[in-house]
Amino acid sequence: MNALPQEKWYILGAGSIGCLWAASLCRKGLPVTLILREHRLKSEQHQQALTLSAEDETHHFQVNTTTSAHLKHPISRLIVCTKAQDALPALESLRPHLANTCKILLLQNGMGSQHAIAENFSDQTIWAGSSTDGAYLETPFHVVHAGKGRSWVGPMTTSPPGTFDELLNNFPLAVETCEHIEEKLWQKLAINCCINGLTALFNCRNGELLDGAERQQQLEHLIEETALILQQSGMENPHLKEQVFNVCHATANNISSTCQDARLGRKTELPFINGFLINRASALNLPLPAHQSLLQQLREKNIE
Ligand code: NAD
Ligand code: KPL
Repeated sequence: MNALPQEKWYILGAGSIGCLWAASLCRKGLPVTLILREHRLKSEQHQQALTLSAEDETHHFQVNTTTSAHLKHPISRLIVCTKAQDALPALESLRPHLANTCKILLLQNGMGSQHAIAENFSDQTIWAGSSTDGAYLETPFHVVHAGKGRSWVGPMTTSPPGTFDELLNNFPLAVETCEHIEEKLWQKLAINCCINGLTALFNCRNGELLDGAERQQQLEHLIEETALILQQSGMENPHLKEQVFNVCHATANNISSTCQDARLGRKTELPFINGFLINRASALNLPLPAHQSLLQQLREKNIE
């Protein structure tokens, strides 16, 4: 009897996380295609060398590349690896190519984009993930897995059993399922709400948020307000302050993703981090002066 053909995996967005997950699927021997923005695909080239560096090992792969306009086969497994603000429009461009039973995993930071997609793609199986992995692109298609972390993935919509089992066993990244993925997303969101915007404001490393009374006081106001919204949303976390300070210590030398985006003059994911929290607060009729003032101060510096 012939074995069933392996289902193809598609990755939308060939940035740091897209290349990391593509390389990890390749390492497991699973067929993977990267979906690029139109201008990135040279018409004659549908194969791409992909390099993964981690600690003292380097792996080389060849992956298929395509764009939404060049897609020929229906997609049944998709991992969305764009920034939060690009996820819904990028996925909309693929809508005609999604199989009815398509399984979609969203790897965006922050919150809001996952719910918008779950609502707009209610016929598909939607999962979301939260990750502590750290990766960056040395050059296009050469990803460095700089910080080995852990990823949790779980359903945003009702889903068939075994939906993403191939990512759990024998997979080069540490991935585990989490039935209540929304709680994981909230936990990370809360930490990002306190650290990310402030590092962009002071243009500083994570650890430098603890330098001096003025910075610490601002950090503490953000923590207090974040803790209140967590509590009002049924996600109470009495250890938030300790956790935020621990992350500042443990990642003291990191330049946060938001600070990096700000330095490069790019749009940040803050609308899906502090912006999400502020929306939640206004739905609860609660003011969030420290968060609002932070976003205002950032807007004055053209950081949005
Ligand atoms: P990135 O900017 O490196 O990559 C995003 C990629 O998506 C870019 O290549 C962009 O061109 C592409 N893209 C956007 N719209 C597209 C479209 N319509 N079609 C095709 N491609 C499109 O970002 P990243 O660092 O890989 O981050 C992705 C997500 O993962 C973010 O939400 C980020 O916060 C989160 N995350 C990143 C890290 C990390 O270490 N890099 C860690 C944890 C979480
Ligand atoms: O997730 C992060 C980010 O930079 O987005 C933190 C935890 C702040 C680490 O840098």
